[in-house]
Amino acid sequence: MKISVERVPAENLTPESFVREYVATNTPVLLQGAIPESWAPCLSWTPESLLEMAPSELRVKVAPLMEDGRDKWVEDASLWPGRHDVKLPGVVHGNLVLAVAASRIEVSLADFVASLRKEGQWPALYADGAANLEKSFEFLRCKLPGFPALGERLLFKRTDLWLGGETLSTLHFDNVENLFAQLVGEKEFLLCPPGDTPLLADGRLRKAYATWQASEGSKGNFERKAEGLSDEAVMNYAVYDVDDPPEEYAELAAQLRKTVVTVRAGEVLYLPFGWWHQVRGRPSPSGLCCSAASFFQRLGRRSLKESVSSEQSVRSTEHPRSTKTIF
Ligand SMILES: O=C(O)CCC(=O)C(=O)O
Repeated sequence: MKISVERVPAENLTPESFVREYVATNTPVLLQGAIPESWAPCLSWTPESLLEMAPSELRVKVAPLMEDGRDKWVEDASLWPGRHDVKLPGVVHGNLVLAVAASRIEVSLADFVASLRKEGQWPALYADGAANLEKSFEFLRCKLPGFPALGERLLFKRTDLWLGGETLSTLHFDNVENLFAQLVGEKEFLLCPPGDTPLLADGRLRKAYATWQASEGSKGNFERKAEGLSDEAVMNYAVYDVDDPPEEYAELAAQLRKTVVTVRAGEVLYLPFGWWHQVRGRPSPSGLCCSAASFFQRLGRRSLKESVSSEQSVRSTEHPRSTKTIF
């Protein structure tokens, strides 16, 4: 079954018809003209204008990324020193970990901007969501009031900011409804529907955080240390790399219903809860790629059943082999 994502002018929808046609059916859609008017100045942001808007000497928490922009990947647990006898509930692949390129570090905003410009001794750095408009990037909160109006019939939680250059957020899903507004540069989403979950995950993965260490004359080193092997286990990350599946997963990977969607500056992607997404950032010529994701409480299964015909629900969430939805 081929899944395609329509581009729809927001003016053709109301908050009610948006819920009926897309949210209740768990169907992604690319919305044009859905960014709030008050957010329009953000579409002209550059690394330099971020510096101009910020209080002087500001320090921010950001994530160092690998050279190819990747933030996380699955690797052999034996690469990590430390305790491997820890039993975490739901972890079925004790021989694997979800490696995180590095724990977040605190740098001056000037250094973050230098990294966006690919200057200095910095690796790629990513201001990667995690409620950062309430923390390091609070100074930008007043520039992004409210949320895209099509979300008015949903329960708003918060808006997160994604500020970086060439980035690659690895395949995962979230348990929220997301109106993902692209402000500067573009983002390429690789999407798989929730019904593909049995092809991607069969348990939790233990997380291991590398440490980024500055080093003279280079962009620093990523080190695997015993203390990075965490007691956290996550269930929303794929157990293999969908772009390069190992042989034992090749058959499952071949069945994925992958769809690639490019979200251009000024567009909003409605990303329904449970949809797997891998996200590649492509910056504007200024070096900046910037998105604002507004999260809303998921429309639960009961509402989904109440408000949607079974034919529509099958269209977007079920895998052809399975007769039941995952969520
Ligand atoms: O933009 C990105 O790099 C990731 C975005 C994402 O995962 C999200 O909004 O849920």
